[in-house]
Amino acid sequence: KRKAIRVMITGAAGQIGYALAPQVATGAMFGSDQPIILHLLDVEPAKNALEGLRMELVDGAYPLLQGVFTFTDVAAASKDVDVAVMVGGYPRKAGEERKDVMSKNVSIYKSQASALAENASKDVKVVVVANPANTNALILAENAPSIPRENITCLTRLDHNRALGQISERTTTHVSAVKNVIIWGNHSSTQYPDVNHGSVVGKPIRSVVSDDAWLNGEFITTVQQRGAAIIKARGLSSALSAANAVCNHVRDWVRGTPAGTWVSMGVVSDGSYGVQPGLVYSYPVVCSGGKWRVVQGLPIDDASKERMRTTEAELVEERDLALQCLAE
Ligand code: NAX
Repeated sequence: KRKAIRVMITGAAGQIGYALAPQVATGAMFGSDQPIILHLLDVEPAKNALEGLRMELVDGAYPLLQGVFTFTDVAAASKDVDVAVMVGGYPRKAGEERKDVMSKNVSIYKSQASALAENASKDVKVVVVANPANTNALILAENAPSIPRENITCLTRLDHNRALGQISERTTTHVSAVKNVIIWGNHSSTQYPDVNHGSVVGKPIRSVVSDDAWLNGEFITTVQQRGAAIIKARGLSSALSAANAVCNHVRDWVRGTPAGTWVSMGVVSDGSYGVQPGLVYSYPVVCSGGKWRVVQGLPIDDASKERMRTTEAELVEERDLALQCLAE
């Protein structure tokens, strides 16, 4: 019998937590033959909501779920976890300064980094979802030196999936036949959704769509602004698609990407494609044996270079602000 995998979800009492926990329990992250133990963390004021989620998970009678534990202490929650999905954070509210929001997240991610480093499994895999996702992941990496750099990632798979979805709708092709789009950079509106290396039923996206104005314009802004469009439509931000993307991200990382396919992940840059080393930047990656590797050698045209630099510049600015908050 397989040993259960321990998955921690922080911010579990929130919207994404409510969508994510049942997806993990049904096997969306590790398959239908892998037992799971859930560690659900939230803050003290969310304790009752967290208990409600635990009760519903018990009531789900999920065959794969071997245990559900709730916590308001991050050190206890981190004990022996194999995967940590960091959804909890401090969201920016109307009228708040960027710096104040950054400073709150820096202190959250700094303390959660040490808790993880001290208590989690030695090869814990971390995916940061909470915004600013790339910079929260960078702070986590800076403050958890005992966790290997390559084990700390942030989620840009939702943006990647959104790009696949747009090309699928535009070409009336099933989404499974759309491959190898790329999200470069920050999980923010400066991200660059790149179709130049992608395909639809094996043909280049640019030859199938043949509307460069749409590909270079509306397609990009639709993907960049999709989060805002969901908020406008639902009155709430994306939750089930975010949860699905988390499962896709971890599943591909652990079990490997299908041959000939890459996905987008925010990872600590090693300088690939001229990006400053140390930034958490979204790249095209292939995974095998539980490790990711940046896809190398893709030809980058001038327009793409420019967009990749723009989103990098925003990440540099966020990092500098975060490091300034950390030093204060
Ligand atoms: P919610 O506000 O519904 O839930 C967040 C939860 O985090 C709350 O229950 C809160 O009590 C908890 N929390 C706050 N500080 C905490 C701490 N220090 N420790 C543990 N828990 C803490 O937000 P939700 O809609 O679930 O979104 C969560 C985060 O994901 C937000 O930061 C959001 O911006 C971000 N997103 C990121 C996406 C991505 O693709 N990377 C897409 C979806 C989402 O917008």
